Amino acid sequence: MSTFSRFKSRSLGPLRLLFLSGFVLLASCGGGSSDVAGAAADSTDPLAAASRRTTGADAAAGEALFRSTCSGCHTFGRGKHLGPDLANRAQDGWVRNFLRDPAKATADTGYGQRLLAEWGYLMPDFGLSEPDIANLLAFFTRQDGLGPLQPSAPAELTPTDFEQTKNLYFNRCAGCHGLYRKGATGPDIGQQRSQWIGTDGLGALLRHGTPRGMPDFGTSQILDESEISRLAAYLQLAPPEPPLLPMSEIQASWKLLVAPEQRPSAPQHALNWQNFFGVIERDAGKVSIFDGDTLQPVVRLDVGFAVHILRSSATGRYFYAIGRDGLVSLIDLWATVPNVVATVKGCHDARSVESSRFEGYEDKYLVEGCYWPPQYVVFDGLTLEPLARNDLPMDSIDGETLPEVRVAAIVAPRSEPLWVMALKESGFVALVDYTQPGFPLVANIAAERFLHDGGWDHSGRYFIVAANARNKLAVIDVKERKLAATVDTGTTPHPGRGANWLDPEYGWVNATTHIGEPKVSIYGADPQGRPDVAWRVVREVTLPSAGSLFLKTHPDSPWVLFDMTLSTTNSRQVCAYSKASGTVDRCFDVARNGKAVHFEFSQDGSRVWVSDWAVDGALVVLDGSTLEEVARLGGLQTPTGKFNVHNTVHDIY
Ligand code: DHE
Repeated sequence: MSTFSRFKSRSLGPLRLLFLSGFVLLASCGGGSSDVAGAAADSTDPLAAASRRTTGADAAAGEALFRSTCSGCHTFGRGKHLGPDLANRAQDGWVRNFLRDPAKATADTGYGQRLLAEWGYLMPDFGLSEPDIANLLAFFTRQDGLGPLQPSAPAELTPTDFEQTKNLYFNRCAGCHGLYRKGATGPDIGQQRSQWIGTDGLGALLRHGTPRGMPDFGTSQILDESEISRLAAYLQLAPPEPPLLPMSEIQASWKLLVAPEQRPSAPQHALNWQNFFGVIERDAGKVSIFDGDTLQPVVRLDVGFAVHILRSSATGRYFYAIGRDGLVSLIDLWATVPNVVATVKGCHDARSVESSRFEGYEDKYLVEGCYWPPQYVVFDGLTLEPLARNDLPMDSIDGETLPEVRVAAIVAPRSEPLWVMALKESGFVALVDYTQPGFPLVANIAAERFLHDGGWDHSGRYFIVAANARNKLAVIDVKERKLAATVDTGTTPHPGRGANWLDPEYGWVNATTHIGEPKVSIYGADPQGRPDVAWRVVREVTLPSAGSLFLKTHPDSPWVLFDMTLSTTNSRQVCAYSKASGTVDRCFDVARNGKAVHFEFSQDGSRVWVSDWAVDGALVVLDGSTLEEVARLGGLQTPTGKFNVHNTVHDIY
């Protein structure tokens, strides 16, 4: 259960909105449904009747189709959005051909090429039928005579609807768009912009997603039509104020289940725990631990809501799991059967934790960075007893005071007693010194706004973090405590922790995939050894599709692997890049039931694990050299991230 039910609601009672006259969109003109409320002008509409008489097509059905699907990206007479405005195009023969086969019409014509260059992505082919296309064109003709198409009125939300939709927004949308909806990984969908996009456009976006990374929540059946309708209405209202989480409540949430003195002083099983894989079962709120040597399950444990990732303690003995509800769970891998030995909740919403790793501080402290409230909380690493709660600075690198600053990636160097925290909205990378009383923030390095995920270079000196809404990576020199460089890569870089390998031509490199375009950018990452190419893109690799979330390698692997999880066409596939040849060697299907997501190598790099992310999901274990399937471990509910103890402790990626 989300814990956001304590949000204060500003909006009570049934609500109706005034709409701004506006503009917006073309990228997902999808198929067939005509079930949208308020869609069609009815059969008494004389223009529609005239259109039916002359063409046999049904303008009202075309309008319904436009509202339910096309309006996610296009407006009619209200201006550009994610694609061109579709007014005054009805007589354009190219549009009919384009709707029949977007890829062909784009490839075959100069006009198509120009549109592609302007918009940067191709509209997916939704397989529209000839009657669908005729109806759309009839609607365009009729609407050209009527003027701009205004969005439908939003649904009325009762107080109960509002509360439920607030939690739905928190669970499904806030991670990318922010609690105040100002955007970060996803775009601004604040009240004003949402009113402009309108009820139909918001509904279509929620239903079909976009080629730029918005998931298709409707067609993938994560949200039903009623939820889509309520969310489209909720987004057009002011966001409610989220609650704070003071230290007293954090302390009250702390549960020490097995005290350190009751825990074993040596592993109580003969398994190779350093090759354990902790596997996130996201929607189940569970972590499954597998033995990486035998591929046998070891245990399945309850952790936080919509659990996100695991991090290892500095020695590797413990896993820390972080739930999206801010619940941290401490898992002891030395117990006879690994178990949760403590829990605590330092945030209402969180994505990351990291342990203290400097010599003398191994396993001593843990930091949890919050998505909400804007704070970080430090715990005892062995008990999770809360030790300090500190507010984040709320000013951005541009000097603006923000309502929301979220802690995104956190890393901890071995060389200094620091946590390095990417502050998403503000664009600072903050350093916290855990040797000082109160665990203060000791440096705030201006980097780039909308920081998200990142990891270390091969030497462990540079923290490379994506500013994904700025299409850049920021490189932080942690030793010198300064921004070393920014690298322009592509649309919405998403490296996970990135990947480090020795390129035969350019020396040490690091790389990122992208959500928004089918590209991997590889850049020099050795300013000491190869200053000529340091932090410069040296290779660009084209993938079959955009929508990639993760890449990964291992020093003993000849491959770097990429997923395309958010792709509408290739989400089951992964691609293998050959370090030796500098090219993609092959792309192949891995997932059977869902989407292929995230990689983790075994301790020795001889195998690589990929998730088949589905309700009836699986872990697919591939041979590290041949990439042939070794095993498919089924029975997992929505498996996502996987974390090998050895590789997580030693930053092997
Ligand atoms: Fe993640 C890493 C945030 C959605 C799986 N994700 C990260 C990190 C951040 C982040 C800040 C870096 C943590 C670190 O290294 O300290 N993730 C977010 C979001 O805000 C976002 C976009 C939306 C949300 O609501 O949470 C989001 N993440 C997802 C997913 O949908 C994924 C694919 C599955 C899931 O959990 O729902 C997902 N994120 C992961 C994984 C990592 C991760 C597996 C760690 C990668 C690694 O190898 O370290």
